[in-house]
Amino acid sequence: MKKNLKVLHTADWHLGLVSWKGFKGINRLEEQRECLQEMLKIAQEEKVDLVLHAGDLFHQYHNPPRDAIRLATEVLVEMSRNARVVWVMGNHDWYAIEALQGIFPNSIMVSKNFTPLLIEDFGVCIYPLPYLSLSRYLGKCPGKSIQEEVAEVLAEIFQKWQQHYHPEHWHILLAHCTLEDLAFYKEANITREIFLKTAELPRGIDYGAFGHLHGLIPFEKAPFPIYYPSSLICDTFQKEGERGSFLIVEFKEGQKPEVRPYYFSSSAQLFSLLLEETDTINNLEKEIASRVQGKRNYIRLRIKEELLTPEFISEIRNLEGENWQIVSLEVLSHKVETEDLSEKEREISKYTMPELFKEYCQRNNLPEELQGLFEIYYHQVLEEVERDATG
Ligand SMILES: [Mn+2]
Repeated sequence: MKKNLKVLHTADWHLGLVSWKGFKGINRLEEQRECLQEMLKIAQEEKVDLVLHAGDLFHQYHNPPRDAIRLATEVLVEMSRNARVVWVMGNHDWYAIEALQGIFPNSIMVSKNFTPLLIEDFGVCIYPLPYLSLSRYLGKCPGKSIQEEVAEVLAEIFQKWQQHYHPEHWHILLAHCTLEDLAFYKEANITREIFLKTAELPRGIDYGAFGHLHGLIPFEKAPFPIYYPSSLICDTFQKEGERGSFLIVEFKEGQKPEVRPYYFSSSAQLFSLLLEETDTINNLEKEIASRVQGKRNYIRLRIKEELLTPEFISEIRNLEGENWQIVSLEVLSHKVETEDLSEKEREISKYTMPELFKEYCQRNNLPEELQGLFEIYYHQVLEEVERDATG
């Protein structure tokens, strides 16, 4: 009989992050601290047995700021009073963390390798998969692609894991990694990291506690449920409206793990405003006042190029309210807009490719022979492909 188990699954804290450095650097540590306080409260209320951190405690790989280290240590130690804590290394994590491990109580485990961690009191075994950086495997096995080579290494590791399988234990994969199917996320990078393929995942796992991609992502296409819990805070206007979150996962014999998300109310609201007319600063402030909510709001101002003057920029740079700040300025260039339109109107078929290339050469002052060569090779390839397709 498996024991009931309650897990708090979190990842990607990125403590020490400073956002929007280009316009107005915003240190997010206080916001992160408040989110972590919310998390601590829920961990206590829910009486979780186990806290799983799927990587990226810190934002800076080298020398994270002292107050970030202090916050991380305080929160983990506090959590470890009532629960076991396991943290797997992410790509942003600080490898000198061993020093910290020395002062952590025994109830905090830091994992930098693939050795399974058995926690017998709770009847759970954690299979750690720290971030797999491509550079670690470069040049080790010439003749094969690195992705292929690492897939073999992983298959061997997963094979060894099977010796640890016990019918009365829960098996949890704790990974800082991109699933190949989710490679479109901004945090994923195929030139730097290994992508995990669904077909190559280990067998016999009950739950995948993942981190690295910043979004609350349930992944159902694997042999077992995999979740990304999202970050503490939202760092990009591409995801405006989203809040950070973490998960409470309950394991009961004979049932699929039950996953409940918690959204941080302390995590700031991000929104964009479009400035179309020569709005007075007064009007702008009124509009902002109608949109803000909660303690922190970060605003991206999108503004037409022709409205932009140095005076205006310095005016908005100094503009802020009690609970809001303009942190990013996006200039909508008139030229780009019209170019975009013409691109959209042109239907791009395979026969217009040489035309597009010609235009590209002209714009970049590239020699005419290049256009000729492109045309020849392009048609050769096209003919070959069509021959293969028909014959
Ligand atoms: Mn990461």
